[in-house]
Amino acid sequence: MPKTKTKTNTQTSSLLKRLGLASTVPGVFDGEWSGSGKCLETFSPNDGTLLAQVRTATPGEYERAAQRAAAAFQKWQAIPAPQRGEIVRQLGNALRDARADLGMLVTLEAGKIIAEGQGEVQEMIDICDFAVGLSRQLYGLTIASERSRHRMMEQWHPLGLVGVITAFNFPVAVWAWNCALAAVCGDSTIWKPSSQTPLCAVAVIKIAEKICRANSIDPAIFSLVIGDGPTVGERLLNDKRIPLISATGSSAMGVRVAQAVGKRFGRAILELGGNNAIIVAPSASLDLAMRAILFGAVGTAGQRCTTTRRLIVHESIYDELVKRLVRAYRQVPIGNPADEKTLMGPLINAQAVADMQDALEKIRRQGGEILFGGEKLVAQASNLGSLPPGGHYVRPCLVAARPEMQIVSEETFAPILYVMKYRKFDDAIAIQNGVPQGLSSAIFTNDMREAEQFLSASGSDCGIANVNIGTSGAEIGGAFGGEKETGGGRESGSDSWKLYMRRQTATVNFGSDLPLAQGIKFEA
Ligand code: UN1
Repeated sequence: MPKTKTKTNTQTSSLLKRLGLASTVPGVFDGEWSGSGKCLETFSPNDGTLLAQVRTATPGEYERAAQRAAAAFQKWQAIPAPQRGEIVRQLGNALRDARADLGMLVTLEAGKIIAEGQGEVQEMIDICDFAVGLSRQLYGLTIASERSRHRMMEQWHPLGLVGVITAFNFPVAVWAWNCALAAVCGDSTIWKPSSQTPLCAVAVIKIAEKICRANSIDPAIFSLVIGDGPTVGERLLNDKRIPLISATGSSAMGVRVAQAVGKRFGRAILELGGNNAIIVAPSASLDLAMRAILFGAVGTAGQRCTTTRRLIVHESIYDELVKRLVRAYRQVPIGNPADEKTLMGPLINAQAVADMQDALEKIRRQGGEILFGGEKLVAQASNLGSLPPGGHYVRPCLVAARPEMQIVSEETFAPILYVMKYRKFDDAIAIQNGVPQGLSSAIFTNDMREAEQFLSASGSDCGIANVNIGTSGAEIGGAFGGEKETGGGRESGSDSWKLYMRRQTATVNFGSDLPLAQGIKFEA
């Protein structure tokens, strides 16, 4: 699809201006703004408007940024953690002030509806609050020593420079999950955002820069390097100065990250593909389930890693649920996400629309039945009035499928929901677990035996398991991530912070003998 190069309207121009963004924006920050590589044009998926041009990094600029970010770590790690928390507290407050503007930029550049764009900024604020508290709780254990007059303890030290690679679908929140934690842990960060959403990244780093400058902190602790895979991504993965890479993206990308980082004994936090299912049992409240399914499957136009992609429905309620779903899908307001009434905006780009159409072709070939939707919508009348031309709109799709169909095991990053039947509860769990991915899962049931079995060791094999709640929209307080091809990483809340620190077991002898562990005698 040709990209329309219409100019931004005055409302958009003044929004960009308030966020410190001009029509050409430097895409590298390491204490100074630069970028003399290729120009990256960023278009709104909503109507194809050219939002700005971003100047990407050259290999030399990457090198300088990595050097400066690594040097910034040395000073930052020496500042007491609660003082680092104070910087993150101010960052959270600045994000509170910028919530509406930054949320709207997410709407413009990533195509999320207003509530979700703002919700994403709220996640940033929440994780800052979490990190501020954490900055006084980076506790280690004291462990009983087997030797007399010895003390054994565990300490957590700052780790170093952390590489953060993020996807287009959460263009600001995932930076905060990583960087707010990394910052209180005493690490500096270098961020490679998605090339689909570079403006969101620049806007975030400008906010962080202002806070650092106001506090005389080297702003290179929050560095940014926008650029393509060969120039920036590969360098980041192979860079020995970066002990930890936290990457969000597809499972295919995760394999490359794991191999490159593993080869140099680096650590990786991987948050990769999902293929999330909801089981709907006979005792479920269908009203509750319907709402969760719609938000999970249609929200963010099916472009969350937690999106509900599979429904496993008991045969006794299958017809009723499908009927209600078709009715609800028909009524989903699709349109410009900047319109308050819209519930589903566009896909990110023309390629995503093409990938969805390819998937539909495979579904038909593999014997799936399209129950509703799936088609590409081009500037035609929607139930909200006319769709903006130049946007990447589709109708969400419902498919009657069987678990054996190959495509049901794949993650198509689009609003396609596979509906499948089950008879016995154990079969439902087997279907739920029978895919390569393991991020999020849910069950709707009022039968406590089913709920408990689902949460037990022989139940869901996912990193997230919910009862009477959908698969998406996790809170920041829990550890976020999943098993199998989802990559095994955990970000955000709980004790995920430990991955951003270096663990040290320290033993002190305050006696006047030197007893050896395991009772070993080693004396002549
Ligand atoms: C993602 O799609 O990469 O649980 C993250 C959720 C959000 C995060 C999704 N809090 O849906």
